[in-house]
Formats: sequence, C-alpha cells, structure tokens
Amino acid sequence: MVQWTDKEREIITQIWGKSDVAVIGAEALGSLLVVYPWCQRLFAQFGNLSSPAAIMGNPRVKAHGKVVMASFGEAIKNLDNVKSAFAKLSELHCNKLHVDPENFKLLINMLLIVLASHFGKEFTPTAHAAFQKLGNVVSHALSRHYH
Ligand code: HEG
Repeated sequence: MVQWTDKEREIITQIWGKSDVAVIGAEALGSLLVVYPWCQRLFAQFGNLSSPAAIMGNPRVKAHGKVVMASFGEAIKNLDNVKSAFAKLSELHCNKLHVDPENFKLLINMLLIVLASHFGKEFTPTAHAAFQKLGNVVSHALSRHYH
C-alpha cells in the first residue's frame, strides 16, 4: 500500500485545486495523440486527427481530455484508495478498450509537462515528484486487470 506524506498530499491538492481540468485535459490528451500517434487508433471515432492543429482543435479530444482529467481528480480525492476507486475503469480499459498499459504512463508524462508549462516555478521538483508518484499509482491501478 502506497504511503503519502502530508507534504505530498498538500502539494497535490494545492496544484490540482488551481488547475482547470478542461484546459489541462485537452492539452494533455491532445499532446498524447500528437506525440505518440499510435494512440490515435483508439480514437478513430473522434473524427479529424489529421494534423497537430486538427487534433488540438478537435472538440471530442477536448471533451474526452476533460473526462480523463476529472477522473484523475477522483484519484486525488481517494489517495489512499486509488485501486478500488479505479477498479471498474481498469476493467474497461483492459478488457473492453484494450489500452496498452504503457500508454497510461505516456499520458501521465504529458500531464506532467502540461502542469509544468502552466505553473512554471510553482511546479517545483517536489510537486513534480509527487505527481509522478501519483501517476505511477494511477497507471498501476488502471493496469490491474492485465495482471
Ligand atoms: Mg481512458 C474512456 C479515464 C488513460 C483511452 N477513460 C475513459 C473514461 C474515463 C477514462 C473516465 C470514460 C469511461 C466511461 O465512459 O465509463 N483514461 C482515464 C484515465 C486515464 C486514462 C484516468 C489515465 C490517467 N485512456 C487512457 C489512455 C488511453 C485511453 C492512455 C489511450 C491511449 N479511455 C480511452 C478510450 C476511452 C476511454 C478509447 C473511450 C472513449 C470513448 O469512446 O468515448
């Protein structure tokens, strides 16, 4: 069971409280699809993904980015319980969507880059490390049904 220090809890809650999930989510998911184009295969039903501009402007990418980040926010509300909070979602991603679990890590890395670009110096190395740890916990919880 992962342990969180008070400092980690505080810094994660603080940064997330100042984040607009619609903006952060759209940028993180859009960047994922631009930088790792094989991920586009799962979103073929989203329409035009033919160029970086098309991807970043695609309303369904934006909407889904918000859904994903709102869900990531649930992990933050359930830091001591991420596994059970994400049990259903893990089943969906593993058994129905067949998302390669490696892609969870790629999305988390895009999220870290997006947070760093929004928060600048406020996204300190300590904040980065706390979000990286959270990302590992979330990826692990989502990958659970593969194990
Ligand atoms: Mg997933 C659906 C959360 C990474 C591909 N994702 C969803 C949904 C949520 C979610 C909440 C909606 C579930 C529902 O409709 O019941 N996703 C989520 C999180 C993370 C993640 C929290 C990682 C932090 N997802 C992820 C990655 C991919 C992916 C990396 C693929 C590269 N998700 C995916 C697809 C769908 C969802 C294809 C269905 C989209 C749709 O057709 O509407």
